[in-house]
Amino acid sequence: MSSPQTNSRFKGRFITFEGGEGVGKSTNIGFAKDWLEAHGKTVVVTREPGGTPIAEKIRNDLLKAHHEEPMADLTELLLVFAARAQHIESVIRPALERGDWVLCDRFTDSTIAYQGYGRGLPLEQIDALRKLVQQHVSPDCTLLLDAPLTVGMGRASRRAAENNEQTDRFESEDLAFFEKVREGFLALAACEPRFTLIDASQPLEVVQQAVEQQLREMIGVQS
Ligand code: T5A
Repeated sequence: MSSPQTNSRFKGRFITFEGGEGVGKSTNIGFAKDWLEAHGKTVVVTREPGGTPIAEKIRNDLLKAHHEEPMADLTELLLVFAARAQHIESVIRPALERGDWVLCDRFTDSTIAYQGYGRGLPLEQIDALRKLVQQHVSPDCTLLLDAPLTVGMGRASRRAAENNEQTDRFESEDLAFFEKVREGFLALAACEPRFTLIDASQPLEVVQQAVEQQLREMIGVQS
């Protein structure tokens, strides 16, 4: 486990959940919310791309499976950051200033993994946009849920079949794309101490124990 970092500029705490398709981010965010609320914290759950009405409109365009023309990779990158700028200003920064705990389903690490490693856009350009858009807002802690592609994608497609969901623009990429995305996440986790790497192929109860352990460390409660 990594040691928790603090974003000392804000009273609140910012935790991001990252990983490939279907690894269990939404499920574990729900668990973390309940656990933190039971320990007296005010929690804001949000997601990227999205989290505000304007950013959700951008999300719809980003995920829409078919457009009248192919979306250029640079357009995709700029839309992701446009949504993030709105999300930070409208939701994340105000919540952190109030002292809330913000749990976010994906953030800039997804951009580095998907647009950087997956699409092959230059990491320096992504970093320049990160600095412009985020300024002083960055995660205190990032939980990376990692699993072999077959595990996450299998879960996602079972859930999609149960709920009659359509395949989005990213989900229709090939396996090689998702291997590069996974490689990107693991490279980030290997060099940034704010990451906690969790083996998401384990049974849900075991994954949740690892999530709880990290939350305990952050709020300073013994197990
Ligand atoms: N994107 C996003 C970019 O390209 N760049 C960016 O900068 C950003 C922010 C967003 C897409 O946008 C791209 C990446 C994405 O392709 P999304 O909806 O956020 O899409 O991402 P998905 O990964 O597609 O989200 P999912 O909702 O499909 O996956 P989750 O949230 O990881 O998985 P979850 O919790 O829904 O779990 C899936 C199923 O598995 C079960 C759950 O019950 C559920 O049925 N499950 C488990 N089963 C057994 N054992 C476990 N341990 C389990 N954990 C969960």
